[in-house]
Amino acid sequence: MTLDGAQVTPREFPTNRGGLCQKGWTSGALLTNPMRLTKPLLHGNPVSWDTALDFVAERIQGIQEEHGRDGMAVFGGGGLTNEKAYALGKFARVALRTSQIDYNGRFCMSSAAAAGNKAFGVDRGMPFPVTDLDDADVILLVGANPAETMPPFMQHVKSGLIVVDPRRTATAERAMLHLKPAPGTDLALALGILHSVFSEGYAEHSYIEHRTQGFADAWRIAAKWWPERVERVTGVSATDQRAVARMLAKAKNAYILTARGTEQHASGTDTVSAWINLALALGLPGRPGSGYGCLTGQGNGQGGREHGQKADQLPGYRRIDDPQAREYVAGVWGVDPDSLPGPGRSAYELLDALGRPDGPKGLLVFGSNPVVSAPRARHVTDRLKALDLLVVADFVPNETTALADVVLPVTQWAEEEGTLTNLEGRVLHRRPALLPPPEVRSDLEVLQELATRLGTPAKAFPTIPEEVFDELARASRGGIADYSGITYARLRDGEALHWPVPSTQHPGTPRLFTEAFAHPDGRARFVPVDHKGPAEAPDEDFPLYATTGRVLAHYQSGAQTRRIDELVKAAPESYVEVHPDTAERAGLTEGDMAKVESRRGEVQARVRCVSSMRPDTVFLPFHFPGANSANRLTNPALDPVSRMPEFKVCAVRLAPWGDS
Ligand SMILES: Nc1nc2c(c(=O)[nH]1)N[C@H]1C(S)=C(S)[C@@H](COP(=O)(O)OP(=O)(O)OC[C@H]3O[C@@H](n4cnc5c(=O)[nH]c(N)nc54)[C@H](O)[C@@H]3O)O[C@H]1N2
Ligand SMILES: Nc1nc2c(c(=O)[nH]1)N[C@H]1C(S)=C(S)[C@@H](COP(=O)(O)OP(=O)(O)OC[C@H]3O[C@@H](n4cnc5c(=O)[nH]c(N)nc54)[C@H](O)[C@@H]3O)O[C@H]1N2
Ligand SMILES: [Mo]
Repeated sequence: MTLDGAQVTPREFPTNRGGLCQKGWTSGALLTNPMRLTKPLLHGNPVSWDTALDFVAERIQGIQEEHGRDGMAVFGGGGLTNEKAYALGKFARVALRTSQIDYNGRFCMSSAAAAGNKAFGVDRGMPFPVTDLDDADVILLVGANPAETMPPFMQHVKSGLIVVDPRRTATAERAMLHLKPAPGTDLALALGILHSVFSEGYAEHSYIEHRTQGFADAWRIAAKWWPERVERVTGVSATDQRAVARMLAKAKNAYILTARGTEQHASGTDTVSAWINLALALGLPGRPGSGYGCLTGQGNGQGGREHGQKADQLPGYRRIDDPQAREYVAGVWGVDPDSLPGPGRSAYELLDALGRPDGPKGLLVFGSNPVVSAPRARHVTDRLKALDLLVVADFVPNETTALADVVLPVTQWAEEEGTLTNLEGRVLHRRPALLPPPEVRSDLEVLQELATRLGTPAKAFPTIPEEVFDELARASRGGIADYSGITYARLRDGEALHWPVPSTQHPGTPRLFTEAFAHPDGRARFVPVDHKGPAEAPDEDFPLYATTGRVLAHYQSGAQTRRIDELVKAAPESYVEVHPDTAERAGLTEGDMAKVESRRGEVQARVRCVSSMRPDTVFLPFHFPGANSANRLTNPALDPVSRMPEFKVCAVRLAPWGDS
């Protein structure tokens, strides 16, 4: 993207072909938005930077003296540049020396990351350039609605689209086949399709033998899931399951792609594993023109999880409990490896622990709005209120800054230099296009100012993005996500660099797995997984499934898009999509105000009757705050591996608003 004043115009780029979605076109409007934060706020009052930063540093010291290092916590975001994500992770481990850091990416792609690591030994969302999809005969999209969430991506989907989604989405409208499983039953569906592939003789036996391990154990489970049994659990007909098996098997080039609909479940990691198992049985991963991939989320969804803002991680996608990784990174940072904290709590567990006797008493937030976006949102709000110190760095006010003791106004994307790593593992360099408002500082400057006040030398926290990147590249050397051969100079020259890039002569790695997978023996792993179903199934009291997700006009917690008139007009208020018969049974009709209730709370939402909805399922967008916040309903049941919450299924009931 380039900026011309506040007019945003798309740049030619292979992944978007000069296209830009509605949010991109209107993002210029935000740059001049009068809501922009321009002065530090202390308890709601404008103060100087020194006053704000001195206050924060003193409170941090007080809290850590009384409660220990882990008395302070940090919450980051997948929208931060690579440089900021790296600096934030280092700040937590070196300046605060706390183990308590995690980020909103835990809510986003962590189940696919965990499943990718298990199967392939490495997690890069798409191990191939997205333009490879252009030549596919069949693309199976599971739990993804890119027609609304990534419109430019749809240009790569030419024909042969199969969609798995409980709702008939804008994406499903473009599919040749749409399967509509009940929310939370995908794993059974993947087993049914795998069963068909094997029993109809479509499995790629030579690939399974030479390139993989563990098929027999995975098959032992899939053998029990014949399509008719799967039909009873999912509602997808056996005929459709067999049709998908056949279409995938007969295609010359086929891809299986997953997104949040697959992942945001208490068994999200296993569910992604089940779809990867299917891809492996068909011999897709690592075969040119075919493969498995995960669609990315936030602006820096991929890079955000590589540089150490995750509780269990050090830069270069290293594990924080790996002694060699600790020693190497401590060397780059010039600290004693023993001084580095161990792994901390995952995002929801961290939010849930705030203000408790054994939990953190202070929190710094950079790049997230958990009051709206975290599961069981009312409870999370209570935990945030129980803190002794809440500090939020942002460029617009939101529901979380509203609770903060201190709000720090920072620069935003168009005003600063930095890098992002896109869904294909390609590192992109962004130039600043606008001057920031005079009193605003960058996140990197804020971290340096706080670090020096806490007694860490300023040079440990450079404020020039290129210097941070050079250090990040060194810290990543030899890690899985190896950036050590990437420099700003190469990126400015327009080189297309996909990690790993282990030396400055290395051309990057656009396609992984063509020769070998990243496990020591070079083979991919089938992971034996079985269907469990959602953590909270509908029952007599709460008879419906609720699922949540996104709409075209709004972005995330809405902190940015709810302030843009054009987008507010396109989607002014929260709503609930419901089958007309289900609405009628609840005494509701199109346009009525409904009360949607779960065991955790209630939400007010306008009824939209949609005849293609499953009668047992309602859908709510999660972009709205307060009484309209879908996350007042959601269940924080966590996936045991990725610790991702079950945003995509909970049990609810429906009634007219105002009924008791
Ligand atoms: N307009 C817009 N675009 C965005 C964003 C935004 O907020 N607004 N956010 C960005 C981010 S951070 C992300 S992570 C991506 C997310 O992009 P997507 O994953 O495409 O978006 P979602 O709407 O969360 O979920 C996708 C679909 O999953 C379906 N689903 C629900 N439950 C199930 C289930 O059990 N099984 C299956 N198979 N499907 C299910 C929902 O009906 C929904 O249509 O979008 C990015 N792009
Ligand atoms: N029910 C339900 N809940 C969900 C989901 C769902 O599908 N259903 N999806 C989940 C997913 S996938 C995601 S990614 C999360 C997202 O939800 P959040 O983590 O709340 O993300 P955003 O709404 O993007 O909030 C980001 C905030 O950071 C600020 N910000 C952006 N860039 C920067 C920066 O560079 N520096 C600083 N300091 N601030 C910045 C923005 O202005 C904004 O206020 O929501 C999750 N919650
Ligand atoms: Mo996301």
